[in-house]
Amino acid sequence: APVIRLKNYTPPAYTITHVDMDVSLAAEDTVVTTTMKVVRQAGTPTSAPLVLDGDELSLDGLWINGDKADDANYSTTPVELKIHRLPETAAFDVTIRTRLAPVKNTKLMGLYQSSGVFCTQCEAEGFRRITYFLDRPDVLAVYKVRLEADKATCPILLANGNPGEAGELPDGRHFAVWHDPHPKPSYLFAMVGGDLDVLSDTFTTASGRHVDLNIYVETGKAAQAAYAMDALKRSMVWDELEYGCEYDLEVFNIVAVSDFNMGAMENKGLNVFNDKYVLADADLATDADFANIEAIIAHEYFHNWTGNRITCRDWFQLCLKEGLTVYRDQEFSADQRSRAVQRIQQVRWLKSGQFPEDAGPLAHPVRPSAYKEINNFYTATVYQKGAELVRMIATLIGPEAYRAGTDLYFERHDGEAAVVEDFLKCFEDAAGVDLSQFARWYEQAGTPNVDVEEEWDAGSCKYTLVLRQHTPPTPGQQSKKLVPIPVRFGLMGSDGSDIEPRTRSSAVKDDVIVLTRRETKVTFTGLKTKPTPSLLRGFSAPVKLNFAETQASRLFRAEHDSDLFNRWEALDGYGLSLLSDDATGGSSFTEKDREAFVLALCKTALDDSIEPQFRANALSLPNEMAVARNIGKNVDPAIVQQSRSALLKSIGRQLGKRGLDLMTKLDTDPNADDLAASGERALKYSLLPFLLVSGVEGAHNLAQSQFVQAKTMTDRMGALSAIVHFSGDEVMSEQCLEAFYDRYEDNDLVLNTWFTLQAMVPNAAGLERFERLLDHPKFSLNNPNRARSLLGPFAANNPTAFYANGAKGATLFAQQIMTLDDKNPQIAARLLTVISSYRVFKAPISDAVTEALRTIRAKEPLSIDVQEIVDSLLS
Ligand code: B3K
Ligand code: ZN
Repeated sequence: APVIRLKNYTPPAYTITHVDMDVSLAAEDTVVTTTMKVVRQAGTPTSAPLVLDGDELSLDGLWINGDKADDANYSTTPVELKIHRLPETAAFDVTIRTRLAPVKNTKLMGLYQSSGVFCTQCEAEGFRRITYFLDRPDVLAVYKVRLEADKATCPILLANGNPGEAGELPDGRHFAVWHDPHPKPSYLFAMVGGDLDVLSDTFTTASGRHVDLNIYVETGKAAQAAYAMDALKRSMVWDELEYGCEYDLEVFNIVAVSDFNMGAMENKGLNVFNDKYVLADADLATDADFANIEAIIAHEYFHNWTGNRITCRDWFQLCLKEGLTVYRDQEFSADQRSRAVQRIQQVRWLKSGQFPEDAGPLAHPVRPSAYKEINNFYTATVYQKGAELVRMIATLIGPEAYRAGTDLYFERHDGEAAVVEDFLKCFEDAAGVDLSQFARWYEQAGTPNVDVEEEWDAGSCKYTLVLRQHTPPTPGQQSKKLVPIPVRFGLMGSDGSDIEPRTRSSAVKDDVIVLTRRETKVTFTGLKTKPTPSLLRGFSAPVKLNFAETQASRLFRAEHDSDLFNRWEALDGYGLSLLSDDATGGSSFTEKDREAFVLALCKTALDDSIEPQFRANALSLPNEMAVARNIGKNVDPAIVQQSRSALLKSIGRQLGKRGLDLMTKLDTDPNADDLAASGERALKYSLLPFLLVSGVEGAHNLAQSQFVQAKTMTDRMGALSAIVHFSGDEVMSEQCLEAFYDRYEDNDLVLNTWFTLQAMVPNAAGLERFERLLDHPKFSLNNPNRARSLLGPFAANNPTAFYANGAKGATLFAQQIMTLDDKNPQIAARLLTVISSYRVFKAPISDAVTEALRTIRAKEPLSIDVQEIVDSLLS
């Protein structure tokens, strides 16, 4: 497959300004007739052919300006339609008729059926599976779509934009016309036809525009869309206030479908969602599910401006819409919930998903420079690290200049397909700064390291911090340039409070040290005693901080840091070092250090003056994969697991009865608001594993009664997962798993969590269970959520099971990937990326994975999607 390179970008020779589609929906034989107004671009000779993209299409007719084209006039290959002789006028019409079989479309790209509902997914290159087209994001057209279908099976017919004419047709068919006035790239095209229920509401924008809001869901489930609707309205208000962005159509429609390759899709005026991110009520969804729904509803809505009104010139610019929109949804969630807790969770995700990517064979810059299959680049790096880059811009220039910059961006580039440089220029102009060094963050892969040393000169009362940056090499990028790194910091006095820092260093602006050189030295004066530095507060840059801080100083920060994020980070970092030291037989920690950590953690857990959700986060120790990656090489997963369980036990024993008492007091106030109650539940179920694993008296019974009397899914799942993973009581575990299954066997979304929970059972028993579940009648590779629910966590986060029995799990996993490759290569490739850290494990294990990867590589045919990932993983 050819490699596509950013440096080879050329503007299109022709563009398409108007699209008029007529779609007659049928499962086996959908007919799509598309008339496009094609405009020859300046400089294109009239002899230049028009080359349209296509993928698995069957061409049924071609007309130029209404005249049937004769065969000699065009040619097709599996990937294109080339029209040779064209009218000499600057603009002309091309009409194309294609025939599709949505029911056979297992790739879930283009037009397909999900539980009988017709729906589309076009980003990145799915529109070319519907009609031949200039399927690239820099071709923006106004669309009119007429849909027709059988009225009994497809009473709902939707497309982008505003509704137009609709009516009855002979033979029980009907039609509906949709018109989208905003020029858009083809990847934002969408249409839906099916029998769906709807939850409706309205919204009035800041300037008084009335908008109809509709969420379409599987019949009988409209009530389950209430939370999503609420989140949508809050998102609309927030975007007006924080970014001055108003909605711009008469209707905003969301459709939830059960077969979907990712989370959701921001099609103009017609978002299509994975139903996992729409449907919820307290009996069916956990508090974490609610939070995800809120974030994803917001994310897709925010794309209306950052992505749709201003789109990307080419797919290399993906972070332009994704990084920015993730940053926006993160800030939204931080405003709706606890900012500190949100930040902790974002950083957890960044460190567990993006840092490993940046440190392994799949490392790539936030703006990649080459790809084979663009769908492989919807990554944690483009999304999460991309969001961190926008956050750093905001940190470097301050909130007012940041807002002025985004205002300028909307003003300058509305209606355009932009590039990263356009975006940066807006902040340069609005803030009067030079971001040329900053631009390197977009080009350079790898997580920068910041090594810190401190010097205290008691005689002159001077305290100096020396910070050095270096970025390790990544595949294809050996030498790295310096990047600007904003390090938010504080100096803590001996009583724990912040000292006003006094320095003449030009690298310091307010509470941020900006590292632009290899080494930055900052001297502080006017101090009576040596301060304790709190560095990288709020995780102000996506870097790895290396500071040989004493354990005592870590615990001091864990208790006193005014930055709540850093209090969490101090504990988390302590836990990670301790576990890594334990698992490698190291000697950096004494028995006393260990006890001190256990005490500090318990103190935090039991401290009623701290918000419960924070305490819950403090209690969730780094998982086995985090420890394995931190160790970095020759890891034996069994030893990591033993160290971790030993620590869990010590903490549980220390919590003891106090932990149990606390549990029984949490979430008992019937008048508490949802957020407060969910925080208490989070704490409650983060305590339970410790109490069970250390055999605290009464914990076993409490777990069982919590499961049986559960009021919410959070209770039920929290109890079930603790029982299965930590009670050691197999009889009770099986009974509870069965009871859960009996209750939810017909609810696919809930059943996924049942698979996921069991995919995390460790060791050889977990491997056996995994094998059994692969054969379970409810397991299927056809539904992406179901496939992910079992394969994802097993391969990503259950190393003792995955690598048990000579890494048999890796072989089984590889077989599943190969089967999936024939159905849905995008999902196969995506799932394969989760094992990208396999090389940290000791040789027999990593060799077995290499073998499994070679088997996949040898499969024929092999999709480009999977091939590209396997090649990187093997390189
Ligand atoms: N833009 C879509 C992702 C499309 C993925 C295509 N493989 C969802 C989102 O980021 O909002
Ligand atoms: Zn997005």
